[in-house]
Amino acid sequence: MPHDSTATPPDALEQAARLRAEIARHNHAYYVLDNPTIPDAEYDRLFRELQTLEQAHPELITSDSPTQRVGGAPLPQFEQVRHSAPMLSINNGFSDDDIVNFDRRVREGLKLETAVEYNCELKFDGLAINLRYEHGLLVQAATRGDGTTGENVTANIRTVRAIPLRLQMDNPPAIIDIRGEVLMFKGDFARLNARQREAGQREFANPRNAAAGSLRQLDPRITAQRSLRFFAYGIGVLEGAALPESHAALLDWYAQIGIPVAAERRAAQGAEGLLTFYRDIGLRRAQLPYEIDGVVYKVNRVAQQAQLGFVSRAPRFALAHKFPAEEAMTIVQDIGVQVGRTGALTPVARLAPVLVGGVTVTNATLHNEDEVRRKDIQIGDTVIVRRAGDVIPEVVSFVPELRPADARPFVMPALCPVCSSPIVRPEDEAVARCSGGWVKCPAQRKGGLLHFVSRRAMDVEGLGDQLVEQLVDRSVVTTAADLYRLGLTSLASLDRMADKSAGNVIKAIQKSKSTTLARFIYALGIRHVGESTAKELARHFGGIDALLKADEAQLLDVADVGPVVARSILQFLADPMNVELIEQLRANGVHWEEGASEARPKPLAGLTFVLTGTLPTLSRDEAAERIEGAGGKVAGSVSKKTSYLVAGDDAGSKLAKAETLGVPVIDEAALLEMLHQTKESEA
Ligand code: 5U1
Repeated sequence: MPHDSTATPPDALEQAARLRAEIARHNHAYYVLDNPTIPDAEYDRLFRELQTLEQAHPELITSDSPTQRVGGAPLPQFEQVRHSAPMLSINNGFSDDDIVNFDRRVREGLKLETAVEYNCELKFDGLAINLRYEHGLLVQAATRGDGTTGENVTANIRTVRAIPLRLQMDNPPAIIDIRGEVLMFKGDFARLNARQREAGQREFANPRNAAAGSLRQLDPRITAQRSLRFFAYGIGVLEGAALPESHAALLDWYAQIGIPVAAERRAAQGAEGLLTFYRDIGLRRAQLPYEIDGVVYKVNRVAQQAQLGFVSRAPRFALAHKFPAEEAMTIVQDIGVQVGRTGALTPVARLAPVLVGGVTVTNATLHNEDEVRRKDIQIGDTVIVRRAGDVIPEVVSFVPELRPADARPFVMPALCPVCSSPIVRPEDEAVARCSGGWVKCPAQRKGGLLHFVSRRAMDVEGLGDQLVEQLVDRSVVTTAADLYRLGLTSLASLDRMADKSAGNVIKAIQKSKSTTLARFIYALGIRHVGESTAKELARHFGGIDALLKADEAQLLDVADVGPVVARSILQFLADPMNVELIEQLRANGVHWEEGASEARPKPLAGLTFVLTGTLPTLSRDEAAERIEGAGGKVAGSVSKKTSYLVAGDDAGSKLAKAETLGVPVIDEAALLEMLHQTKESEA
């Protein structure tokens, strides 16, 4: 249909503007506030509405329309871009001493006796990028390159929904260079690799490589299919606006004008404040949705930053405090198998010792047989080993150029290396198993016992790997019920067991007798019954006898239980030895509060709590257990749906977010008060 721009109906113009503003608002809520306001399907509907309108009236299309993000034709190559102000690098520190010395140099440079005010943020594991906005419109995006000249990746960056095509402000500056990091969230990385795997394409070793590979695509249509994110942390050229007086104010300003900044940022005083931030983030690193390789400290006042100046190509006002590297290269000397509590065989690479994330690693999991084949890891290979947070080290990939001529592939054994029972692998499963069960296989007995005493199950403190190993090897303990018959003398006779520690273990075993039904069910180690399914089973049946009698239909009535889980529970309970174990545990004094839990009053039902900071008396787990016991839910992050944030000491970004969203904040005393009312109403 021919178009005449003068014929554009005014309501179409108005509608397009309204849709664009609405879509930009939802992008902002999703990427900047981390608080989506509409379901994805509704977002897609708005988007399609705008697309249809623009197809009918192409003269309405503007360069900042969200429909213009979809990538255009492939580029022959990236054009070089000279940065107007160089993109500097940052000095690194690794030890506490490095941080103390950095702070001392800053104080000397500023001639200050008092503690310096810093702003702490995260060191994202992505790619540095410069975004140039002119009069509020995104006109250019360039990689850091060598700091002076980068590559023009504007076409690709325009496909990244986290980056606004127009700044959300009246009177935008004539020019602003916003600097930050493009990265891929862990969840998006896992989904991308799953897609690559299905398509038979090469997987990415880590989110950083995936982000780099996605951004440096000559075909922007490919970048458009990858979920990239952006967090801002700096500024280059600024013309036509005043520079905020502090780094904290700059980041707040960015957030206001629609530029994503990470919530994890905080003011700190002196070296002590910096080290507290480092330790806090170190503890929470594994829970962050994206990868970081350290934290960054910056002198907060811009005037003080200027006073400090630069050394070579890095400013004196900033320091990256790096975490120990999480990946390292080493050689696979052998591939063995480890037998788990359910008999599952896990191939384990035996490695030439290597330091990863501050710990010497000699073993790394290869997950299962298919994974070994898929990654094509062979004995003799040089491999990349990764150890993230508390997760067990894993082999990520091998280096093809370094494969020796005599490299040997892994062969799954036919017999269990521990009890010599045959290994079986059902056709539809990825896992091969020892068929001996815990009766024949000591490895399964050990695994089962370790699971039974673990913190989230019966929580027996002090009964670790080495003790369980000895107890099983010397046939002192065969089943979990035997633990409750253990005497001080038999325990104290074990290697490396003094009387005092034996006494403590006995006390911990006795203490564990008083538990909850959910913990007890979880401790049994039924295949496919994790903590949350155990909680649902306990909530539904209220007592163990009702669970023992349950048939498939009754099990399928439980939230969280599908046919596979139901079958696994029935199989477990059909084994007389398992029923006998439950009876013996009860006879040995293991008990919990029974009662038709469904019928009990649930005063916190319908309420969602988020826990943050250190509570004065309850651990996080205890608080969560009590809330769930009273019918409430515990969530990991604050959203509009949160009923209460329970905040303790050193509450961080969750507190700030709750305050922004108007979520009521209570302390432990108020929570205990609510729980106390639960007890009273039960009485
Ligand atoms: N968060 C953050 N990361 N990062 C990296 N800030 C930051 N600043 C940098 C770099 C390279 O450089 C400036 C200090 C120049």
